[in-house]
Amino acid sequence: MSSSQPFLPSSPIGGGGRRKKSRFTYKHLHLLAQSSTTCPLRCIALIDYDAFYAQCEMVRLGVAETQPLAVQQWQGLIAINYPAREFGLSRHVTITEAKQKCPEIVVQHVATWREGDEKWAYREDAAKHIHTDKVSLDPYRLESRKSLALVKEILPPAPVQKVEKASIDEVFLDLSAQIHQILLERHPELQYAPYDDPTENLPLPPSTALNWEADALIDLDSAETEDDDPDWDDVVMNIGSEIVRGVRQIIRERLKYTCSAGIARNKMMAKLGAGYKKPNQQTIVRNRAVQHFLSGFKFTKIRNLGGKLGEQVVDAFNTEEVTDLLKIPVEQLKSKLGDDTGTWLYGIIRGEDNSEVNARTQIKSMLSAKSFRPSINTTEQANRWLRIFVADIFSRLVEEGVLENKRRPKTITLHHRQGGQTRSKQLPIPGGKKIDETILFELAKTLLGQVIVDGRAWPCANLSLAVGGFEEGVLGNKGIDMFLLKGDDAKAALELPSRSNTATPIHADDQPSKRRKLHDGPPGITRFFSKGESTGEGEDSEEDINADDVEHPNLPEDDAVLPNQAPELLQADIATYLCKSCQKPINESDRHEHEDWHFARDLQARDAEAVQGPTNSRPPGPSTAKSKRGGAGTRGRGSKVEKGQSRLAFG
Ligand code: DCP
Ligand code: CA
Repeated sequence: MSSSQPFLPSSPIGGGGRRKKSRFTYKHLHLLAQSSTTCPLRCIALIDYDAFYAQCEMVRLGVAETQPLAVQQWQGLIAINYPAREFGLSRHVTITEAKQKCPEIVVQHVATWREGDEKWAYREDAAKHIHTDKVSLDPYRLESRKSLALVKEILPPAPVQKVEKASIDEVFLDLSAQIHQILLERHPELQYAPYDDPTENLPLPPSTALNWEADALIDLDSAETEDDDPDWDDVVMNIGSEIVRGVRQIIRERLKYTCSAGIARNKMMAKLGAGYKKPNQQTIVRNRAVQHFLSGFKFTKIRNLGGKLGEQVVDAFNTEEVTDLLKIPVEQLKSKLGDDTGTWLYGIIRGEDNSEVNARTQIKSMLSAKSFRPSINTTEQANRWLRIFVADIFSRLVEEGVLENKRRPKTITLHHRQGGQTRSKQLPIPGGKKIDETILFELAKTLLGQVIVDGRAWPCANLSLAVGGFEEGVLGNKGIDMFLLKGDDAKAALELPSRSNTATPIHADDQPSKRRKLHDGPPGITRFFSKGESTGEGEDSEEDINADDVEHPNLPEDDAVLPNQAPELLQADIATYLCKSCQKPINESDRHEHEDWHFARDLQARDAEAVQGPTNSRPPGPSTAKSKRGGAGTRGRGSKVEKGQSRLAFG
């Protein structure tokens, strides 16, 4: 398609008013080959499985693709397949409502561990056993792992391949280097810069129409038209979409799962694109369409702006619209939000995001927890739960490569709540031997023994076990832990300092079910989230919590709750209450579970502080900014119901 359009302001202009050269240079092409985060030709994809747990159950049970199905966790629904969504079902409906609206629906409860049992299982009566069972997400983890392995198998090997698992059902791909290879094969004229000058502009791509097949194409910005000749960034996106289509097709054929994808110049835009059309579709946000696409969103839907930070921005500028924020000069953003956040926000609403697709992001800690209602009263009972926590954590450790000694945790921590008091005991995990369930169980029992020796152990309302301080496996295992543990184990045990309750959730949307990566948010948030184990600015951080089957966290991806904001409950109506930190209406009947989830988060936050001491844990921004908004409906996708939250009393 040749153009009768006037040339673009940014275009190198040839004679006659038509672009003769690409806006991109040989240098840009070189950066593409290196998957450079600053390359203007960059191509990132996010693959997101459709109704993931529901699809896992459909495949496991072998039900027809058109069969409506939902996944149940206690009295709530945590995943709804697309056939069921056609009946108007969402995660918010009750099981009774779901069955009324869609009588043919299959409702499958998640697998559970049961007090005293050695292994998790799918149980008919699980929903009635909230007091004795604990949800196991192993089946979904396993499927997640299988599909990640498949994606890695399909794509060319590293260093061309750059794949980052973003959650249990999301994976980022940096396709830049692979696309570079394909570009050179298809367009050999790009191989050599004339006069060896990398600043030379590339020739224009052939002006043939690009074939986007069934992709959803985001409309172009108002200054652009489809009649404009495509430039290489369009060609790059086109190749990216070809690759992603192929990956999705193989996933479908081999694993039977459908997924959706977003393809764009960075992670943030890819993520927005992936959610644009579901299920089983891919959306391309070409560079020329970025501003148009973003303008259609409330900024609270953008990664990292779904939570408190977003609310702070709303309060500061009295709008939720990207278009309104675009009019605000960077200086004003900086003065209201601080330099770092202001600058970050200025870029983000313009579709700028240089965060890397990082294959190396690794888990820093794992936690397994359970609240007891009624409380438990004996060592035997507690030990049965410790066995479950150990099995749960161990299966995740296996996934982390602990058996192959790739990585191993250094510490194990038991948190114990009795009445208003929470105590924590920690031991180093001895090096020198392979970690197995027996070792972990013995350590956990020792920790419990220490709590009991202190007195006031019963009745116990909540127990949780965590391992942390992961390090790369040392061959021969001659870690410092060996040394520490010589002599009496109990001597090495250290009690974490108690503190009054200023501990609050470090962010509200983390969830046992969806591992989250926290390394590429706004500057202050990154620092805060990674403070627990981090050794440096911007280091990757990931937590993996199975906090007692508790959550319907259901928050948008990047909600962040500012630290030091005391959680508080507000009564909304008789059947529900409003969790102030989450801003979510919670069913009264779910209150305990919701509390558990926050409880676990609090403990982790506190642990993190105990490891490193309090740090500057606020994202940048005015410390006085407080949300005036609240309640349901202010959140992004799903505005997920999260279970309650309570004030914790430490020490
Ligand atoms: N999940 C959960 N509780 C939540 C949210 C999610 O247990 N509050 C679990 C179940 C989901 C899985 O995580 O299947 C992935 O979450 P998504 O938000 O990606 O939702 P789905 O994959 O279910 O649906 P979609 O097709 O909208 O991505
Ligand atoms: Ca999904």
